[in-house]
Amino acid sequence: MTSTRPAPDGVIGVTGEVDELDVLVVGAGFAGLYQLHRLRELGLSAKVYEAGSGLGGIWYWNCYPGARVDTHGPHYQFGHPDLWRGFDYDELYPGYDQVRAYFDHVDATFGLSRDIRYDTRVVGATFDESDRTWTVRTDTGRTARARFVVLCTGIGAKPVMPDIPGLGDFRGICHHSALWPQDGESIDGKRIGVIGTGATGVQLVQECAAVASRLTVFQRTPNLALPMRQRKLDDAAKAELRVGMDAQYAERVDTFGGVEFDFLGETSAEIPAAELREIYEGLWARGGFRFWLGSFFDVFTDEAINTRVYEFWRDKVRERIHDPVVAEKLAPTVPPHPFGVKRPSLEQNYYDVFNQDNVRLVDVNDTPIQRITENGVLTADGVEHELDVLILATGFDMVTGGLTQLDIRGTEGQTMAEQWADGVAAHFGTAVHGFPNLLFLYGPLSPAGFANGPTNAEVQGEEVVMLIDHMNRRGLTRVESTAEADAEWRDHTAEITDGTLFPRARSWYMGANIAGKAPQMLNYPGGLPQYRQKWAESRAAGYAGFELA
Ligand code: NA7
Repeated sequence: MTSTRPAPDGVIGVTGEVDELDVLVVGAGFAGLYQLHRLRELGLSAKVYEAGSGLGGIWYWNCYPGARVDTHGPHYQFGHPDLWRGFDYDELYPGYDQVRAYFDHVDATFGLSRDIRYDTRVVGATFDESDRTWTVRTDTGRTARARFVVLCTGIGAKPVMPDIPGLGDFRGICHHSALWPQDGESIDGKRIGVIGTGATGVQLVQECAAVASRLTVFQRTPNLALPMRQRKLDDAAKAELRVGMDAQYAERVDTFGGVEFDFLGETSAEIPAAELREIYEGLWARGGFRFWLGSFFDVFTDEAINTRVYEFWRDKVRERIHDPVVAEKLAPTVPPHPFGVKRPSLEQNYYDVFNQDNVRLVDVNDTPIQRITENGVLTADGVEHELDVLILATGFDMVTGGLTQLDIRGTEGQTMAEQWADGVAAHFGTAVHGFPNLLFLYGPLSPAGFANGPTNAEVQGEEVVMLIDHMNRRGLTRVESTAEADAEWRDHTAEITDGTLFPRARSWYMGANIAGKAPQMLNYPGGLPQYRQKWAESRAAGYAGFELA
């Protein structure tokens, strides 16, 4: 039963009300909403605590100009027929406003908001062995006491400010992309600077180039972006996309990335060059991530093949850029890193905007940023790039940051940051020894970094739901992964990674975008089918790798 009552005296840190729950879910994005809906279906009392004022997780925060999904819209949804039959996006790759409308639709259909506490940020938690209950503290003073905690904080919950001197000196408008004001910001006609050319930077550049009097893009690593092939969807197109969706939702869990396509095979080595080129052309023409996760897996394992793919990409892109110097910066002759081992973005006119007179590219490897001044960005060549608006598209402490920033104490009093100081070990990327009855989704060593969000929320999420249900049915009250299982999963992830080119790029996949973070593949690169198989084997063996009590 859910009950809300005044806090008892003597409960440490409690200044407000207490929710007594079976399960506290943290975060109201895809993962959190799936949990809430399913746990309620099982008759459990569950609530979601959400730091933002609305639904959507990262899509609550992401409202910078151009913020958009890199997944085919029909698959950027839950597979539940009550949901997808009643909703269509207006574009093939929806913008953040459309995604927010989708979350409202989910809320209206399942009545989720009544169990969500918005503007409530979880700051820490402790586990009481005597009654096997977590006490969870929030920034509002509200507390939850819950038998289980499921952290659904997403892979990008902790924005990273660049370590550039003088950031506070800038007199103009300056925001990190993830902290863009919810009521917008006027950028039309302004001199805009964008630092960073990841997925966010690419989207910002496209949007800002259309409205800025001058746009200066500070690039450290070129983004090997792929054509999105965006289009508006009229009623006929929407109806067409719905054909066969039931089957597609059922099948997507059998694909590597949980989407509408899969790798064509393990290896392309035997395919004649002309035929392979035709395949690449076809993937390129269809757009989206097909050229990346819908080709052959050996692009990740075979350097010669990877280089061939890179050269195909490079030549396509360079055709669009007029200035050869700029072309060399954006699509270098020699690959900056193997293709696809750092997340490519989807682009619409990203490369074309660099042909515009109002757009300039600054390579910070040639001319490093020395400091931010009152007026803009000073680079090592002595040029002060004057700006009215400075946008930091510098990314996140990806995958782990959302968890390690919390003061959640395990059985030995340790935080997750301390537990993982030398690297992450976590059973199925879902549980860690020393933190009983605590489960996390989209976390380190889970498939989330390579998988479509909603699919991952369903696949990994359903495993968590089944585990909790299994325990309830048997009257079990404590679950903890074993240290051996955590290590085994880490080693399994590393073993797959060692056979690939992923360690060859400085990417957030490998934790390399954050100084001091232990270098390690943080995302399970085995694909969803293998991930599901591993869980199924554990379940069949009575939840091998977990100690149930
Ligand atoms: P990313 O992908 O981490 O991109 C951050 C970008 O910012 C990247 O180009 C970085 O260059 C650049 N960066 C970071 N710090 C600096 C400094 N100090 N100077 C210059 N450039 C810098 O974050 P996004 O927000 O774009 O995307 C995150 C994920 O969200 C994305 O992959 C999707 O899954 C959705 P670098 O490449 O490190 O050289």
